[in-house]
Amino acid sequence: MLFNTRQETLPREEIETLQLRRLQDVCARVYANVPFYRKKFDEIGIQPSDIKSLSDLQLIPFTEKQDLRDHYPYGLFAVPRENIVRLQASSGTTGKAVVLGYTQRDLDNWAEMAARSLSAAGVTRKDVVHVAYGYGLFTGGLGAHGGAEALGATVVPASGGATRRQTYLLRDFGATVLCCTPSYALHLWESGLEEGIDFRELPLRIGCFGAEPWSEVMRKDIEQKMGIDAMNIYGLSEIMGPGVAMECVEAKNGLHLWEDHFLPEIIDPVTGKQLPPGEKGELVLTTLTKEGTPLLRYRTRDLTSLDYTPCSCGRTHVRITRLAGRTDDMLIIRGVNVFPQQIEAIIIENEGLSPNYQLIVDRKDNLDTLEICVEIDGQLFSDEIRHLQNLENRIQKKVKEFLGVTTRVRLLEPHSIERSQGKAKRIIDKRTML
Ligand code: DLL
Repeated sequence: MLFNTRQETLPREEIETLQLRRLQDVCARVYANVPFYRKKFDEIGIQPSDIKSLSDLQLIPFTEKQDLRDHYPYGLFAVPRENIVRLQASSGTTGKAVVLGYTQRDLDNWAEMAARSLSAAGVTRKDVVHVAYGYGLFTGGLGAHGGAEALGATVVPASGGATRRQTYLLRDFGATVLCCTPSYALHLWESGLEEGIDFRELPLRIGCFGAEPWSEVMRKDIEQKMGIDAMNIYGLSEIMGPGVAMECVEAKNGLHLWEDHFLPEIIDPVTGKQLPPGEKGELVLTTLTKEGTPLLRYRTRDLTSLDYTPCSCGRTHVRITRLAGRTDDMLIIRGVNVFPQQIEAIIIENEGLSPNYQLIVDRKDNLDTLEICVEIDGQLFSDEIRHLQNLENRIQKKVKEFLGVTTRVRLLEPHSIERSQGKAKRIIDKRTML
């Protein structure tokens, strides 16, 4: 279902005309109001008026997360602080937090885009939307909440945590939509079963899952376990929380990125050169309408590609393909590039293994080692040791065959890996802890 039919089906030519007008506007705004950007423009000798076409975007230097850190907390705001009605911040697990300011118009736009996104997943005003993303400085909770309210649905602002209680709320309030990370969805499902609540028997019908990478195999697994459509939602604190891009339930094949508000590019993460549509690289986003903290050519570190082919749902906005991980998530094991989701896909395909896993990277005698720790389900746990060893060998062989890396596989008892209430911690890299 379309939420904003006119905007979501704009012909390509009109999208591009709108994008250029808005790009020129945002360049003029940041040049006038953000010393960091004025300096950048002046240094390379360009003026906002030099941006005459969308391809002129390439004249502008990138913005990086470090730039936001360097200007902590308000240095990149483009409006006076009193015009900011909300602050959100990134978790800061990998360094200083990054603070973003929203004007009222920014919040209205965000709610509209989050509503478009939920709508694309099949959510309507008749739904009961249980939001189990964390509320607070993290954008997940308030972002999904704003979208569900704008849509007119009934919102349950559960936030993260108190997992067992949440399973009762899901049942008692008759939730039809669940918004949380895919790993937390599985944790909720598991806790539900322990409480005698089977999600397949609830009216639950749609999941809007994001905030962390997950594989297509994981989607199938969740859909089968919970009896729902598991839909992929993308966003990031620096640009806007959930609702930057969303899959449509009609095609379930790529996430529509709302191009009237964001201008996407894919670049080669090493050379910084733009790549043509279809090629995989790092997603770079320019905010076209944001007032509080507009960002030009922000390097997301997320790996994906752009698909401009028409979609069966009728939306004309470009699709980004399922996020293949972050450039900084990529493990290099003895020179081989490995993404956690590639290993996840191999694990989940084995019956008796749970989707709870962790990758432990270390260095022994100057050589990288990778250990895959994965929980087995209760039934398999009582099986013979020989059977378990065979399973370990099978996974080891598959990973070697498909990814070319030698690993050690360790099967663990059910529940031995700590559950996260937000983003799952998949990698423990002991090399960086030395
Ligand atoms: O995770 C915003 C969000 C909340 C998105 C709820 C979706 C749902 P951050 O904490 O700043 O913001 O983390 C952003 O998470 O750059 C990606 O690497 C990753 N990410 C977000 N959505 C997806 C997704 C929120 N659907 C970072 N698939 C991003 C893969 C995702 N990775």
